[in-house]
Parts: sequence; structure tokens; C-alpha cells
Amino acid sequence: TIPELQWAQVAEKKGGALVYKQIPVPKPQSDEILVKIRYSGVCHTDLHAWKGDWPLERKTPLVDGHEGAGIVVSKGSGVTEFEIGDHAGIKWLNGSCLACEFCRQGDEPLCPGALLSGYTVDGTFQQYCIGKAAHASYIPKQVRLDAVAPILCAGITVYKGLKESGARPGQTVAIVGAGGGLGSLALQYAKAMGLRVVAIDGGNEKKEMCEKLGAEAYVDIKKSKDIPADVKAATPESLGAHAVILLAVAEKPFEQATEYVRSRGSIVAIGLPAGAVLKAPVFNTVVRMINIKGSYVGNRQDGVEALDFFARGLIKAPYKTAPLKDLPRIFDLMEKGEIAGRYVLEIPE
Ligand code: 8ID
Ligand code: ZN
Ligand code: ZN
Repeated sequence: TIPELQWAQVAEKKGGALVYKQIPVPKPQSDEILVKIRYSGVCHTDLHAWKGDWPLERKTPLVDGHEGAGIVVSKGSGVTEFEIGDHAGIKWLNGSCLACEFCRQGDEPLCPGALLSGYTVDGTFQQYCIGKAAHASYIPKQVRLDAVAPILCAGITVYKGLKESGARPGQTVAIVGAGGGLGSLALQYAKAMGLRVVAIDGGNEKKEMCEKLGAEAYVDIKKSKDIPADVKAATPESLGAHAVILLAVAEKPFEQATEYVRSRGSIVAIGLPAGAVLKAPVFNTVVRMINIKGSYVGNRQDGVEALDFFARGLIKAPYKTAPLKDLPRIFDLMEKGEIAGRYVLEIPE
């Protein structure tokens, strides 16, 4: 039976203290499912949302979280995609209109009417979460719900970003922020897609993790005296990376990437540091034919593909688990850049 009340981490105002408390369990509309969340990854986006970092309106009070994996316990009358008892994932893109030009061409994240989990609608740092059935991810029963949680945002996002980069098997990608949550998964997807990786991040714990996950080289931003030169030296013929995947939560590397991307290569911006500006020299962009673009989560098909890589056992990135009540401590570690890989919250039953 579904209770009336549930435990949740609630941000009552932007940047204010998180309150671990009981709130009502929501009821699904005709096109929605109610998912009993068992695990939820903690994405840096949750921290940005809590702090109010971005020029995008969010709801208040807010339940953060958008990497939630659990069990369908209730559904609306119009839902055909899921049965009660199925395993399902709630992603950042909670819903979209499915009728606008972007939705029609498979660019649902660009839908002006998009609903965002843990931002414009309550997310997965609660026991029971609502998702539009059309956008929730179907998770096969043999897939572990704790390990799969980070795929629902981090995995899909980096998989999409790697596709958007246009890098082909055998080519080299530089992953900036490789030691973080998105980074650790980007390493695994890159490897599974036949790409070679130069990892860029800071510190020895992240170095060891990146090397274990398949990086051919690691450039330590805390030690390197010339990051662009060190990255180039680690690429074939020292000509630079065929693609740069920017996942760091800092402005500097967004500007630096043009210095070590290969001519005709692409720079894919994914990280969302508050207030940052992306600057590039016009001369080099032109005469070296550099392609600079953004990439934002993924559409429903990207989600299916990213989950399929995972279900086939190709993606194994480290994660630590902690109880839902520990969220403030995890935000604190994340703010300091002290998490190698991902934290996954265990949601009380
Ligand atoms: O759809 C999207 N575009 C999307 C989806 C999901 C997440 C974007 N994001 C954004 C988040 O909002 C956040 O801004 O991607 C960014 C990274 O999210 P994350 O992987 O969840 O964050 P993390 O685990 O804290 O990892 C960040 C890593 O960057 C490193 C840190 O050491 C950490 O390992 N880093 C930093 I901060 N500055 C760096 C620098 N100058 C750096 N690495 C290299 N060079
Ligand atoms: Zn996310
Ligand atoms: Zn739409």
C-alpha cells in the first residue's frame, strides 16, 4: 500500500538549509507513473539547482534529484508504457509536450514546455516520485537499481555528448572533469564506443580512478605547468584531441579547450558553471576549423541506447552509497570537488 506521507529532502528556499521531513505522496495524472524510488544518484545539477546558480526559474519549495531508479507502484489511466511492478527511471527530462517542432524531431530536451525533475517539478530525493510515462526509462529487472541510477542523467548526457562530438572509433577525446560523476561515465562510454581518452582533472584519487577506467593519459590540473601542452603531448602526433568534452564546473577550461583541440575537432560544452562565458579566438576557430557546440542531456532514444550499453555490462563506473539523510554532507563534498565518481543515495523503504 502507498502511504499518505513520505520522507523527502526539501529545499525550502534557494541555498537555504535542506530539511529532511515528511511531505504528502503525490498522485499520478492520467499520463503519469508513480515510482517508489529505491536509489537516486546525486548530480552536480542538483547542487546548482539548490543554490539557484542558473538563469532559469525553478520551483520553491523544491525536492531535488533526477537520477532516480525504482519500482512503478501506481499509474494513470492512460499509461500503456508501464505495468505496476516494472522497474523505471526518472530522468532530468520529466516530461515534454511531444507535439512541438523539437519534440516532433526527437529534440525533446529543447521543448519550451519541458518539465525538469528536481527543478520545475519535484524530483527523486523522496520516496515516491511522479514521472510522465512517455519520458520515464524502462529498466529491465536484471539491472541493479543502485548501479543504474547515475546512468539516468550522467550516463545519458555523456553518451549523447560523445555522439554530438562526432569523434569516431580510434580517435582521441579529452575529457575535462574526468574524475567526477559525468566524467567517470564518459570514460566508460568513450571506451565502449572505441575512443581513446585523455583524462583531465585534479589529484591522485581521480588519477587512479581514471586510469582504472581506461584513460591512456591523465593531466593533473593541480600539477601541470602547461595544461594545453600536456594534453596535446598525450594525443597522436601531438596534434591535439579530436574532441574535447567539457564537464568541469569552472569557466577556465572552457576557454582553454581551443588551445588543445585538434584542427577540425570539436569542443562539446556540457558542464554548467554559474555565470560562465565561453570565449574563443576567432582566428584559430576559423583557420583551424574548430567546431564549438553545446549538448544537453539526451532524447528518449539516447536514453534507451545509454541504458542498453549499461545493461550489456559495458559500463562500470565506481559509486558510493549513502542514506538519503546524508544529502547535505554529499553536497558539501561535491562543492569542494572531493568526490571521485558518483554518490548514490539509498532511499528508505
Ligand atoms: O545536459 C547537460 N549539459 C548536463 C547534464 C548533467 C550535468 C550538465 N551537467 C553539468 C552539471 O550541472 C555540472 O555543471 O555538468 C557538470 C558536471 O556535473 P558532475 O559530473 O555531476 O559534477 P562533479 O561530479 O562535481 O564533477 C566535476 C568534476 O570537474 C572537475 C572536478 O574536480 C570534478 O571531478 N573540475 C573542476 I570543478 N574544475 C576543473 C578544471 N579546471 C575540473 N577538471 C578539470 N579542469
Ligand atoms: Zn544531472
Ligand atoms: Zn515539445
